[in-house]
Amino acid sequence: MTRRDFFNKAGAAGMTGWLVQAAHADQLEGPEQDKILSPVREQPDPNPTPPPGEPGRDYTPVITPNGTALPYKVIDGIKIFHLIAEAVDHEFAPGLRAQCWGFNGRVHGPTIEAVEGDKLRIYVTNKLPESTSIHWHGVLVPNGMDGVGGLNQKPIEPGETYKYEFQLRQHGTYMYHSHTDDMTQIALGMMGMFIIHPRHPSGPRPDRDFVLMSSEWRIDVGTSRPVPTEMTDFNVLTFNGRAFPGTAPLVAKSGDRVKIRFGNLSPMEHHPIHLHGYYWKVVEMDGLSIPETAQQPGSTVLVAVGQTRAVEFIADNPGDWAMHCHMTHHTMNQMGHNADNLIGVRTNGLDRKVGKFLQGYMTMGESGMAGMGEMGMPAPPNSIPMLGAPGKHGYIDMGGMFTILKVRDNLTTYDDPGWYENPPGTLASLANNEELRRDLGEFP
Ligand SMILES: [Cu+2]
Repeated sequence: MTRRDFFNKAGAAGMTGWLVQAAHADQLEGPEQDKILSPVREQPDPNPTPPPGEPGRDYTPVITPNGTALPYKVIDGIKIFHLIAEAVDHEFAPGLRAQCWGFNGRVHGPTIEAVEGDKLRIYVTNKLPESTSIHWHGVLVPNGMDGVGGLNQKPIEPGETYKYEFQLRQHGTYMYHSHTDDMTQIALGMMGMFIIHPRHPSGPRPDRDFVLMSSEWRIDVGTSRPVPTEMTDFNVLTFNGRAFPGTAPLVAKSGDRVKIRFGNLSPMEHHPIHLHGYYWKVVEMDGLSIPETAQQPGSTVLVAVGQTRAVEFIADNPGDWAMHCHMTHHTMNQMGHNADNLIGVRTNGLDRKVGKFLQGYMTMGESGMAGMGEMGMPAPPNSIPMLGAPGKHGYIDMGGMFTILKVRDNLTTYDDPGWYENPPGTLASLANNEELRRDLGEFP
């Protein structure tokens, strides 16, 4: 079988995108054929040096909840960006701040956004007390621009500014992060998302294009410095550097085509991200577009460390829909960790007895952990209680890597629309005696 036969057969079987594209390659020979078979390009660009992509004209900008985009200017057809690596006093949620490392006063760094074909010049100034370097994760760059300190470049010493220059030869969802003393610098927050829009989109643009980066931290209760040496026990789990209830909702209006791009640069753990009320299709893996015939439907997508995934769906189900990592310990905040197991233990009177000696003492967890956030127990300074925030129907016992997709009919702005008004007959409610007798024949 010749190589061309193989690709034709694979294409006919609808295997992967770049194999499918082999159909077009049929008319080409030699190097041209190899170019079109590259997995990173859907179409060869007829113009190798297109003008700098413009928001509105060439793309709809992404939304980084709780974050922002990195500004740029254009000089001689090149987009100029400036990242400043520096210490940041960062708020994870109301009540918890810590001394982190980030970029341009933010944790994580601002989202870099550009268009396939753009030429970029990114200055990186190091205001940290140790050397650093930046890796453009998943972005195809010349070797000397890849940012691994010592391997690809000299580390950027404190006070120095380096420049990185490359042309974008792909599109999709990528990331950037420190690649010098990775363990320390990533644990302290030095990362951000890097979005490259297609020059020639193959389908409709999303109406709402969200970017969420996952990470995890250990911040001991009452302290204010993440522990970079932690390997297993993380107690602050974040989307875009924020733990619920500090996460901003994702707002869409009915009928919107919604894209959500997930990236995970947690030090150690993978996150299965689950959305309620919808199924989506996974449209990108590590930035590479998946052809429509191979897009897997689902409502949970596993985003491993170092991976990106993008999903799309039409917002056709109004409501307030939870979206969260499905690891239960990843939707808790600091005080849910290392608590003693008191489930089922009768602790009658213990509060009163111990309270004589320790003012405000409270035993926890004998009937489960729900309600511990709501009780508003006195918490040590600079710590977030175990769980939650007030919701429309009571207390929401969630924390960490949890946010809310809010979909509404007839929105005039994408500001937070408040809580969803459930239409009559569509809200779970207490069963009455008549219903119990009719349907169960008894009162449970
Ligand atoms: Cu998780």
